[in-house]
Amino acid sequence: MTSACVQSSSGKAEEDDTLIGTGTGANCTIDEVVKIGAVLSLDGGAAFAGSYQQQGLELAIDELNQKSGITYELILEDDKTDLQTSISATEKLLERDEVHAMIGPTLSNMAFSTYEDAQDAGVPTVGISTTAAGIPEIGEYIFRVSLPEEVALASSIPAAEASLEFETAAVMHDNEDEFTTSAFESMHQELQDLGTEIVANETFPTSETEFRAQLTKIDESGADVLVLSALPGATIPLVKQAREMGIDIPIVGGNAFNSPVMIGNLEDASENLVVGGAWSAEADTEGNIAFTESFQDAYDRPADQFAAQAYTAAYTIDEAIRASCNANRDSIRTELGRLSDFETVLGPITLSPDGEITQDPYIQIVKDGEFTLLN
Ligand code: MET
Repeated sequence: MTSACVQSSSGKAEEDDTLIGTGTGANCTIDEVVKIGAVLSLDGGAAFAGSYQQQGLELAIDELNQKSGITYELILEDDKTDLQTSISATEKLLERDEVHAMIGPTLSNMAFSTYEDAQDAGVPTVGISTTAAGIPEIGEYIFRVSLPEEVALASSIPAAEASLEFETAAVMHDNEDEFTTSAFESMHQELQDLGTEIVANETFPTSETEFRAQLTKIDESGADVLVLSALPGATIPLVKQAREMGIDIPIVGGNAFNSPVMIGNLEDASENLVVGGAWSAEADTEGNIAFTESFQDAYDRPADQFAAQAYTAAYTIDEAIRASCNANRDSIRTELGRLSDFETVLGPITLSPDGEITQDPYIQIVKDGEFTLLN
């Protein structure tokens, strides 16, 4: 595809003077409207996450536009949880809207294609829930404020083991999806490192809704814990069927478990779900308290991790622009890679020049229908 940037003969994007402001930091003023594109899954299987992301992002953009100095225009596209739609939506943002930065998409599965286009176009892009291995490696314009699944699991599985003292585990994963497969490999490695005996290992396709055959084998294995890598669409029937079959062992899951929607759908079946995630409603920093209250007021429901990460991405891009008061794409990219201990609703975050986030994970277990911090 063609680049959205004006390329000089040297191949480097030329700076647009109208995107360079005066002052720095909180005093930065840029006359030109800064366009942020976002591709989210607002329909289809991942919409339960995408709807929170939309709200978190819109809340942040509203707040940022109330501060003086920079005006943001959010151009939001729905990929309907469909790869081809995600690719066309990204191309529209890059080529037609010529956005200055991008946020999303919801699923790593889409990102592995669309981030190649963002990279080719030289548009800095911030992932908010793309947690699979290999995302920042796509290129120098690709960042994420989404805790990698392998980092969350490297904390959540040992924390679960320390707390629940399991010796044997059954593992189960969706072997069609990039994110669930990548997360499963991390889970498997963590269990091996702990010396946990894996007594059952089952797989299923993404669209599966009937799990009783695999669950019967897991029940017969006598495992102390079930470690599950699945998207929400499968997780809800799978966990419900397990509990209906009398399988009441703790279930340790990935990032997709970290949502009140999941608990709401699972009701009593959510008890003893363990999840390592990037955000907790219980984190009592001033910024997180303000965020959770504003979110509740704006949308009449509690915030979740997906909302918090989307909210963080907008603030992160704003911080990068204000750092040198420059909304040119190359400047945003450079400054994103310099953010260090930036205070956010996820806690302090650091982005490396190659796009990876460093932050502390939150390990939670569901008790009496509520997430409770385990660490
Ligand atoms: N973490 C998942 C991914 O990277 C997305 C969240 S689950 C709706 O694909």
